[in-house]
Amino acid sequence: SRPTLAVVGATGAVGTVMLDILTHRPDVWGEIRLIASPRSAGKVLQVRGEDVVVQALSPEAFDGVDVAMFDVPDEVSAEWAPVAVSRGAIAVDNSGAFRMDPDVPLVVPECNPEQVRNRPKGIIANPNCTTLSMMAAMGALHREFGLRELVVASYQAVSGAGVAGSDRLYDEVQALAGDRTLGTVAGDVRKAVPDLAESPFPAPIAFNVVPWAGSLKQDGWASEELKVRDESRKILGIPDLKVSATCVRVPVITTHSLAVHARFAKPITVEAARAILDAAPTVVVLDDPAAGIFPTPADVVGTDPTYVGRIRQALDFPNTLDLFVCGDNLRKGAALNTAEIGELVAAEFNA
Ligand code: 11C
Repeated sequence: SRPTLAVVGATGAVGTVMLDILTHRPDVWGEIRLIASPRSAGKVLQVRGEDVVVQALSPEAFDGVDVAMFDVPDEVSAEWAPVAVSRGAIAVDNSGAFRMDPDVPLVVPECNPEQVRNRPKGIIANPNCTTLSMMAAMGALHREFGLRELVVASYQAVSGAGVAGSDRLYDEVQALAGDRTLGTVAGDVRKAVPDLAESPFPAPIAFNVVPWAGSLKQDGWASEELKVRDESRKILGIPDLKVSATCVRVPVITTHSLAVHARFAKPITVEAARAILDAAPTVVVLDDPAAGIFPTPADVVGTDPTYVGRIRQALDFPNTLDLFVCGDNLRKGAALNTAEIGELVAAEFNA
């Protein structure tokens, strides 16, 4: 019989997209149970065209569940994914709690689908949305040309910080709209936005870019930058991949972008790279600058592929490409990849 799925964090930014994705993907699930914090319990949400009442997170909520997808903060996953496993479920976790655990696979179906079965703890991790936004493309290029170094700058959407991130940008834009003097004097935007102490971002995010995402780690690195390094290595299976990332928040609601400088072991040309990317089923190349064609968040948000454009051979670096990647951080960057991992597990039940 078809496996029972639980979606934990069903009312959050990723959970909301997950319900839409589950409604439109091939239907491999039996019951779909929706779980959230006690605060959201009793809400009625729609999935697959049916009303489902949200249940409060509790050990018993996992009874009879075969696969539990977690779209919740790290500390909630750290506590509750093992509870789901103890009740017999396989946990697919989209938090950072387990990604670097050597006994937990970190899976992108385009790169390492076989790792799904290598789950001694019963937990499979889904990568960070920033890393994930480039993995389908970089994995395809790595298989052909052998990736050696990645230098990345991210342009991250506010919804990466959840519903509070999107709300903050909408509120700031509303507060600034109409005053055509703003953005001309140092500090004027900072004074005009609502109280920054209430923002998930450490500086104004409207009319601005903020070179910060995540929490402070050693030597001035932001957690997001270290995740790009650690997770890229694990997903691609290149433990000594050289990676340097600068993560930047930009005033985009949804869809992360990355400027990628990638060095390969083998000689690579733009034509050869384009042929590989064109052949990758979940990658779309949008690259005709003469015609104004390149990926932008506003043009690709809400869709599933990884978009690549601005593919150039680096002028001063051998075997090196520069390119620009966009991917919806809530879909492939989070819910879609989690759903795809879940489908790989569901296939084991349906085999
Ligand atoms: C952001 N990438 O854009 C983050 C959100 O490790 O899953 C996801 C953090 C994570 O803010």
